[in-house]
Amino acid sequence: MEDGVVKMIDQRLLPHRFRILETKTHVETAQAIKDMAVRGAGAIGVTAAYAMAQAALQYRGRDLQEFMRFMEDAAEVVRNTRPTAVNLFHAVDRVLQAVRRGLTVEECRNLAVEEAERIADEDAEASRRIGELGSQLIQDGYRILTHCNAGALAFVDYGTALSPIRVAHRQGKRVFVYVDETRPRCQGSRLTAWELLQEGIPHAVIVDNAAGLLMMRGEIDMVIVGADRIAVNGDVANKIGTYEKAVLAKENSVPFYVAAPTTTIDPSCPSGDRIPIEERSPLEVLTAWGMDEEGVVRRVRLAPEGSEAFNPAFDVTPAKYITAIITEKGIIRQPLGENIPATLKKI
Ligand code: RUB
Repeated sequence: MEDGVVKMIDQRLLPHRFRILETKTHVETAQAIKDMAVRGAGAIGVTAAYAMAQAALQYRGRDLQEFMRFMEDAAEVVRNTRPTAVNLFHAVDRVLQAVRRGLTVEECRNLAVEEAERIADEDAEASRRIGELGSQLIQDGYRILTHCNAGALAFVDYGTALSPIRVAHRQGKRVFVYVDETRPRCQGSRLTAWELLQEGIPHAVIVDNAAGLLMMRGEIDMVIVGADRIAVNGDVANKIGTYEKAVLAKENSVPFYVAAPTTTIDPSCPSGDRIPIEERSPLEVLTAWGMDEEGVVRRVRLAPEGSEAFNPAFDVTPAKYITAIITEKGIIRQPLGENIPATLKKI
């Protein structure tokens, strides 16, 4: 954020166009989250924090009570964007708590901006740590499956699931990444592939249904995915399709890792069935979007006019399918239902 303006890469346009989107108010920033110009649990958490900081800067009066009401209203606008990733709710609550410590509106404004910056810095540090710890699990020659995008675009700096891969690659280990395309919005083929290309990490995009064949043939050594919310018992909500990859991994004895900061663990959520699952527009399923041979970016229809679609954006992987969760505080292994609460106590 610079002078109250939040700047973000417009992820809807990648990999075909690189554009920085600028939002001037918390309402515009909330809309950018809702429209998925910015997406990924960590990235929407930090953006939500900056939206709250923008709200604090936007308030022009001097009345502390009126300011707090303005901030509570802004918090509602930001919370009503996307329901599944808990990082967004944590970030909004943290900025609200920070401003409550202020004695004047001016002080509150500064506290809001400082807290948003602190969240961004903490996330950057967490992604670095996740990379360091997770890279120890990657051996030379590993073929790794990813789902959706949990890289720098989805988080701050290194990302979550891609962070251990980046670090392993920089350490000189030979890695090959199979990138699930991740229909309907194709965060894998559009964003993960783009990030890997920037880093020169060898990879191939596969259709979402190919992972079973590769695992059965023994061509995948590990799976690493991100997370949008982790329940205290270890159930993990992540992009739709994650659950089936985890079941396939267990069936084929492939280790299945989740990489996420501890802020993705929701201490108020005992199990995965309590996690709200976002449903998005049927149009995302009925159509596809991309660049044609003339270089024009357009949306095309795939299904017949008149067909309906159902578009749940996330699913929940039960804890029993997960080998371990790579966090910035350490690698949490099974039994997750015991080790997650123990980790939370240390925070
Ligand atoms: C993103 C998604 C990512 C997690 C991990 O979904 O499921 O795997 O958010 O994110 P969407 P992070 O594209 O619908 O937001 O790496 O930020 O923790």
